[in-house]
Formats: sequence, C-alpha cells, structure tokens
Amino acid sequence: PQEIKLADYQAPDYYTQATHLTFDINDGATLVTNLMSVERRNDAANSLQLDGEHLELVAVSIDGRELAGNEYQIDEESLTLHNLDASHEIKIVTRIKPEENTALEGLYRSSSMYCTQCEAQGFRRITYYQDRPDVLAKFTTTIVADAAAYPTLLSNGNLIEGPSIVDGRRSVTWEDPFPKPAYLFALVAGDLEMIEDTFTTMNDRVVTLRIYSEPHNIAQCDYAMGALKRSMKWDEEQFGREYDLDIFMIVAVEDFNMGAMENKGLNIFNTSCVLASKDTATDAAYERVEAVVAHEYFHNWSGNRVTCRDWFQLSLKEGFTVFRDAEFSSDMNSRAVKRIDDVTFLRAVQFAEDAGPLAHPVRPASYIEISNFYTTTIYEKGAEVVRMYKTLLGDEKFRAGSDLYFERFDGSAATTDDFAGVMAEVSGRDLTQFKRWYEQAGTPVLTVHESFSAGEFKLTITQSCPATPGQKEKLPFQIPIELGLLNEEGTPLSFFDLVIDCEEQFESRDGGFSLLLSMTQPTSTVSFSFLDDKPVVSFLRGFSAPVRVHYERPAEDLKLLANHDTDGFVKWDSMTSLWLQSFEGKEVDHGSLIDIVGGIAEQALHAPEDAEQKMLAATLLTMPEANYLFEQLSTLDVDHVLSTSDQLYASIGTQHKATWLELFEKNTASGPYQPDGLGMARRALANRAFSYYAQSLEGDELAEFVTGYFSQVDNLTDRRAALSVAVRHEKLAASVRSKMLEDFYTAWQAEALVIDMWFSLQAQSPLSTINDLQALTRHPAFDVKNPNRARSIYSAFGMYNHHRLHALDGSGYQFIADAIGEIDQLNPQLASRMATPLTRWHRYDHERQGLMKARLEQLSHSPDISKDLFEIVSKSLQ
Ligand code: B3K
Ligand code: ZN
Repeated sequence: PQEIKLADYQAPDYYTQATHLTFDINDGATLVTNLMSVERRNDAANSLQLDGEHLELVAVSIDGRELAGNEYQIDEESLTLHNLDASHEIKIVTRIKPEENTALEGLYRSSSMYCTQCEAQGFRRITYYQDRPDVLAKFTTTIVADAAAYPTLLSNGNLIEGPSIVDGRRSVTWEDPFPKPAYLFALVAGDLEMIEDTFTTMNDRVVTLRIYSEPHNIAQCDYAMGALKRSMKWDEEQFGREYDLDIFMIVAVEDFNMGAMENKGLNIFNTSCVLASKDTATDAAYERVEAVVAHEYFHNWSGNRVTCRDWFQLSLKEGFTVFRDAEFSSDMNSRAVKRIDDVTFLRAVQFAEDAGPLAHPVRPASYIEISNFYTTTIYEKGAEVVRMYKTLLGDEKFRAGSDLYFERFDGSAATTDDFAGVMAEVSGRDLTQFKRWYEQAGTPVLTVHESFSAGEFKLTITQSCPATPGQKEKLPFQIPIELGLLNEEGTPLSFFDLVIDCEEQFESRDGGFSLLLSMTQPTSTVSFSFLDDKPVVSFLRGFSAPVRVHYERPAEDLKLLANHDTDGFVKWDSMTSLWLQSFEGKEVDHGSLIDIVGGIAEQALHAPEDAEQKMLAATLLTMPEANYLFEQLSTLDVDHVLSTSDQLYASIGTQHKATWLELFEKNTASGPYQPDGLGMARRALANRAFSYYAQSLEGDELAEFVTGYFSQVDNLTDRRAALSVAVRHEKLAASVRSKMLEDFYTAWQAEALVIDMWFSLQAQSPLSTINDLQALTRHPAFDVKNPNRARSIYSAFGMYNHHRLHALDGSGYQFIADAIGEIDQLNPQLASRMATPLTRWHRYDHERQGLMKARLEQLSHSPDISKDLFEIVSKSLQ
C-alpha cells in the first residue's frame, strides 16, 4: 500500500462546482447517476482523475456525448478522463450493491434502511468523484425508491421537490445551498418514524428539528432532542454561531462504525449516541448522547462551513470540535468532573498512543489509510492544543480569534496553520514555537524541583520529550503552566502579595490566586521571595497542558492539596497520585491510603445535596482503572497491579464497611429516575459505596444484598452497577450470577443497546474464561457484522479484561487476534480499531511482548489483509 504525504499536497487541477446525484434504489442494486460541472483551475492541466472503489461503471459522458471504452482509463481506484477543456458537464452512471457492503462505508444497508457514511473516503464507493475535502460543490440529490418500503427519503439541505409517486416509486429532491466536500454527503431511505421540534435562532429564524429512527426506537429520542436545542443555544451564546438551514435532522442507525457523523443538515448517528431512556441508557450514556449530539451539531461550523484542506488537517475540525463539546458539557454539568474525566481518558489512552509505535503528531506527516487517523491524538490531544490557545490568550482574545477564523475561512477548506494564524493575529503573539504542538509527537515531560531558603521559594522546571517514530530529537514546546501556592493550613496565597522572579512571561489569573507561566525554554525557574514558610504548590491547575509531570513530593503535600486546593483537577490529581503510590513497588503499606479513602467517604456522608460536590467525592473515591495504572506507573508489572487492585479493593470495602453501607443507603434513590446532575451524582456515590460494601460480604448475605438491589432499582445505571458486581465478585455463588444474567437477558432482549451491555459486562469479567467467551460468541443474539455487538465482546475484552487478555498461556491474545482476522474480512475499520490493545505490547514484560508480537505477526501475514489493518500491525511491529 502507498503512503500519502502532507509534503506532496497539491491543489486540484479541476474543481467540481455543482453535483446532481440521482439514486435509483432497488433491492440488490442501486443505480447512481452523477452529473457534475467541473471547471479548470490549473491552466496546464487537461486530464481529471476521479476516485472510485468497488464500483461498476455503467456509462460516462462528457457534455452529453457518451464515451467509448477507449476514451477513458479505469482501474481499481480511479477513473481518468483525458483531453479536457476549461469546463465540462460530466455524467457518470455507476451500479453499487449496498446490501453486500459490510464495511459500512459509502451506501449500505442497516436493518430495514439504507444509509451512508462518507467520511473520510466513503463517497468514492458511491460514484467516481474528486473525493477530497478541498473540492467543495453544491449538491442536489434525487432519491427514487419503492414507495411502500421507503416512505422516508432524506438527504442534505432543504427539500425542493416531492414527494411524488409514480408507478409505486416515490421520488424526492433535496438541495444543499452550501458548497461542501463529498465526505459531508448523506442519504437515508427507510420506513422511519420521527419526532419534531423547532428552534428559533438568535436572528429569529425558525428551524425545524427532526430525529428519525426505526419505529421500535422512537420513544427513546426525546433526550437527544433536548440536547440538540441546548447545543444550538449554547453555540450562539458562546461562539456566536447560528444554524444556517431551515431544517436539521438526525437519523439513528443500528449498524455504524463509530459514534456519529456530521453530514450537512443530516447527521447520522449510531443508536448508542442518540437513544436514551431510564431503562436503556446509563447516566454515562445520557452524558455521551448529550456530548455527541453537541459535537456533531458544532461541526456545522467547525468542520462544515469551514472544512479541512486535506486529511492531515483533520484535527483542525476534530480537535476544535472536541474542545467545543467539552466546554458545552462543562457548562451543562460539573466543569471539574468533566475535566477530570477528560484527563483520565487522555492519560489512559492518548498518552499510551503517544508512547507507542503508532505515535503521530496532531498534524501527521503521512498515512496509508486515513481511517486509522481518527485517533485520540487527533481528537483529544488536538482539543488540548485548542484549550492551550485559550489559556494563553485569555477568553476574549480566544473568542476574537474564533470569530475571525469563521469569518475569514467560511465556505473554504483551511489548515491548522490558518487557525494558528488568526490566533496570532488577534493576540499579537508570535505562535511559531507553539505550533510545534502540531508537528512533534510524544507527550512532553516536566520535571519539577523545589527549593526553599532564606524566605525564597524556587521552582525549577525542565521539559523534555521522548523520541517517537521518525522523530528522534524534539525542540522545546511552549507550555502554559498554571499554578497556585497554599500555606501549610491549605489557605491559598495571593500572588499580589509576593515578589515573583521569572525569565519567562507570566501573569496572574483568578484574582491573583493563580499564576500562568508560559514556559518556552528547556529549563525555567520561578522564585517567590519573602515567604515565612515553604508553601505547597498546586501544579498544572486545570491540567493546563497535556504533559506528564515528574514531581517528587511528600504524601503530606498531596493530602493537603486533595483536601484544600481550590482547583478540582489538582484535588483529584493529588488523590490519584496517592492511589498510584500504592501500586509502585511491592513493599508499599496500604494503610495510609485506606485511611484517606475512609476520610473522604466520611466527608461524602456529610456532603450537602449538591451535584458538583457529590460527583467530585464519587470521583475521588474511585480507584484508577487498570488502563490508567498501566499507563501511569513508572514500571509496569501486570500481575502485581491486578492482584494489588483486587486486594486494595477488598480491604477498602471491608475496613470501612459501615461507612459504605451508610453512604449507600443515604444516596439510593429517593424518587423516580431523573437524568440530572444531582440524580447522577447520588447514583455515582451510591453505586461506588454499593460495590465497596459488597466486597465486605460473602455467602447468602452477599447474594441477598446484590440481588435485592438488582430487583429493586428502576433504571439501567443502578441495574448495571448490581450486575457488574455480580459478574466479577468471586464470592458470589455461580448459580446466583447466572440467574441474574438470565433474568436480565429475558427482560431486555428486545433492546439492542442493553444487550450490548450484557455481553460487554461478561466479556470484561475476569471470571469469564476464554471458553465462556467463545460460547458467548455463539449466542443467538451475537452478530459479528454489527459493530456495537462485535465490540461488546471483543473490544470490551481487549480493553478491560486484563486478567484474561494477559494470560501467560497466550489464550487471550489468540482470542482477540482470531476475531480481528475474521472481522477484517468484513469490516476493516472495525478490525483495525480492535487491534489497539495488541499494539501496546511495548509496555509489557518480555514474555508477553513475545506473545503479543506473535499474534501481530500472524495477522500481518494474512493473505488478504486490509490496508487498514496492515498499516496498524506493520507500524506497530517496527
Ligand atoms: N467526523 C466523524 C468521524 C468520521 C470517522 C470516519 N472513519 C465523527 C466526528 O468526529 O464527529
Ligand atoms: Zn468530530
């Protein structure tokens, strides 16, 4: 396979200005007629290469004259037209088979409907086209299909014709007035139901909002509608962005490779990111629905109105949009908890990627298969980069930069340099060094030393960045570091009262209680004079930069910060450092951590009925999950980490037994389920306490406690909490466990997303043997072609069942590798994602490395390996 390089970028020779598509949908085959007006931009050019894959070419004509077979050139990936003039009308007719499309890219069938997924390069599976984001055309789409079977026919933009029915065939035409690249094209044909609402924009335009789904799911769409309206309002208020079409539609589909897609005016969503009801979605799922609806909606500006010049710029739209959705979620829910969740994910997943063989910059320099670059580096690290602009520039300048960006690049395809350019322009800052965040891969490391003498407190901060593939030496980054100082009682010190000396730029924030340093040198120092005692440093407040911090400090300082700091992130980070210390080395005494956890649980008992405080308490009481530990520990001993976490869990449960029971009882439901902040926080605390308390029980008492809760609760969050304890508690009788699983299945078998969860909990449980899991893949409800279902066993296993995945007989690696090989034949994108756990082999001991690499080797030798999987396995073996 060929490597595509950023350095080779060339503007297109021809532009496609207008595209008229007609889809004639029939069972088994769809005929696509594509009428394009193209115009030359490069005077020296006279041929045009169009992308196309898996297409049957039926006819091609230029300006009304059909071409003979020898007048064009065709291969597996393209159609080339020669001897062209300055402008032409090109008509191409292709036949495609959506029913056979298991890759779920292009036009495909999902249960009873047809739908599309075109980003990044799916449009080329529909027709021959300049399938690149810098070619923006106005699209008109006519859809013709059986009137009885497909009453719902949707595409981008506004409906301009129809529906009309002739000979039992329904026909409609949609027109999208905004020029767009092909990856934003969408089409849906089905027998769908919908809910409708309206939104009145800041300029008093009334927009129709519709959410479509198959009839059995329509009752679960209301929450998403509310989230959409909140998003529209928020984007007007916070970013000045108004919606631009008369209608905005979301369609929920059951077979989808990722979360959702921002097609212009017609977002297509995985059901898992739209549907929500108390019995089918957990609190986490509700939050995800709200966040993903917002994310896709925000793309209407950051992605659609301003799109990307080429796929190397992917983070221009994704990093910015993730940042925007994170800000939205912070405003809707708890800001501190959202930040903590995001940092947890970044450290557990993005840092791991950045430290491994697949590390790449936020703006990669090359790729083989672009689908492999929808990564946490592009998305989440990209969002951190956008956040750093805001931190460095301040809120007002950042907003001015964003306004200028949208104004200047509206209707065009931009680059990350363009984004940096507007931020530099509005702030008058030189961002040359800052742009290294886009170019250099790897997580920078800050090493911090303190010294205190004669009233002077000095911090010395050194930055470095490890080598990554293709990038040995790194240049220093510009790193915004926000910090605060506390005295030994935990009272914040004001920087207005201190004499500060630093060779870097710095400014005070937060009314003088925070200091923002802009670190640019390999080593920087900052000192504070005239202090009576050595202060405690609250470092990297709000996680002001995506870096690792090496800062050796006494547990007393961490405890003080966990209890007193004003910054929610630092409180949690300090507590997490204490958790981590219990896993570093074998001789650690866990007594003090157990006491601290008990102290927080006691405090939580007396916490006011406040969503933020309860949620933060639940977060502080949560032991870091294994992926986080695996990534954050300085040296990794898998067996030690897993056994320590089991022991620690049991000891915390047993030693504070009474507190957990009280906390559980105090926070269990007092009324019907509400997906609001306080309800979620109470459930989080109750279920945390529930699972610790269960650790202290055994025998009948345990069985009664778990099954009692399970049968009492009225929502999936609590039901899941009970079931997840049941599937992994060794002391629970196997008969009780299987009865619970059976009852759950019987009750919820009609709800696909709930059954996904049922599979997933079993796949994650260390009590499930490989044989059990193989049996689960033969369950009648298992379907490897449905991505949610396939992930519910294999990805859940690969990501969370560390005991079984890392078994020293290699059976876990074999189980996942076999599945990846099978799925690669059907759906390469899904397969290549599933391989992620194996690509992390470098973190493990020699023996496991060997076993993991052997499975990667095996996959790399499969004769018909996809481009997607090939890139991932070959790069991870280098
Ligand atoms: N832009 C899409 C992702 C497309 C992934 C293609 N393999 C969803 C999103 O980020 O909003
Ligand atoms: Zn996105």
